[in-house]
Amino acid sequence: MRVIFDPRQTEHAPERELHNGAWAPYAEVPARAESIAALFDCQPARDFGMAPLEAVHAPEYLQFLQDAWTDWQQTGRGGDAIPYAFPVRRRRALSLERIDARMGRHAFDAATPIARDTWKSAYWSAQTALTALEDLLTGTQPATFALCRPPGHHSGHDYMGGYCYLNSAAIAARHALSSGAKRVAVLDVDYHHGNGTQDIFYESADVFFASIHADPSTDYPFYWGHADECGAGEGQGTTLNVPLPRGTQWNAYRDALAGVVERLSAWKPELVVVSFGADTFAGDPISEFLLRTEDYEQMAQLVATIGVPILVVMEGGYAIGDLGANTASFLAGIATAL
Ligand code: SP5
Ligand code: ZN
Repeated sequence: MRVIFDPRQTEHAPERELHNGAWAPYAEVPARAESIAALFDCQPARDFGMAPLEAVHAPEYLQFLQDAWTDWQQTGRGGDAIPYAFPVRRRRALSLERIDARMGRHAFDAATPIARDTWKSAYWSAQTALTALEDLLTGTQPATFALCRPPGHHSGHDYMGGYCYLNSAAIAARHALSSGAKRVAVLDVDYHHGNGTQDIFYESADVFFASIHADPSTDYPFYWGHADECGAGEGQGTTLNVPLPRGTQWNAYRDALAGVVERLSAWKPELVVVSFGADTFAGDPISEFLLRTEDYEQMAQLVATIGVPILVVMEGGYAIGDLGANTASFLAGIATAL
């Protein structure tokens, strides 16, 4: 399978994050992507420019991501820019000047710092997804893998969070639509709910967002991903959430996935974008599902029964010693089934 990986994605390297009320080493490290890239013959990203990013994200948010680290440094503080004050819902729209205020305006957590090269890596992460999409649309390949980093699925129209800045899967899905596709499915199998992707397409009838994830009553991101979130307006019925309890093993996961695959197949997408997170792995340090390396191959085979081209986009997964094997297992399942 063709693998796209751009080395500029590894330059983003925040020092630390707030975790359980204290500083912890940042979990979303460059070595994650490098450990996967080492297993494949990777091609670099091509540059599709800003337009596909602007089709998903607000202009002021894209500008904010480019300026934030420099603005933060100019206030005399060293280290990464980290939001700490947030405008609660129903606060009126304000023209925000101070970088501290803009940080909170465009974030939903305090665990997603902006470091010196965050914009560069996020930009090339989005371009990686666009390049893999292009190879899928023009090539003879039934599936491609975008080895994206930083991940994207927690990032919405105008906000960052959950180690995510630009929503590469959403950018690729919308670019597929503007390239002529009529119906695109996004299937999110990361441990965490893909709240950013859900928000972006919540009222869209041409993108079906389906997610299997840890129950938000116990797990991050808490405020999204409940089973009764089904879309709104024209998008009513094209969002599907299947929350599962902590401790879920492959048998129960497979049953949930079979139901989701059935719904997606009935909707008849032309293309499936898989937001693939390997943080459902039993050994993941920040997650509580119990999948094994060999389960990812079966997971992929089930997904491939939808029978349309598949763009796999990398999201989370923090057990670095097993991340390459888990990802390779998933890609092997896609390759053998198509
Ligand atoms: C893309 C993705 O998987 N994002 C997950 C974000 C989860 N953030 C909340 C959990 C924070 C755990 N921090 C652990 C730090 C250990 N060094
Ligand atoms: Zn995750």
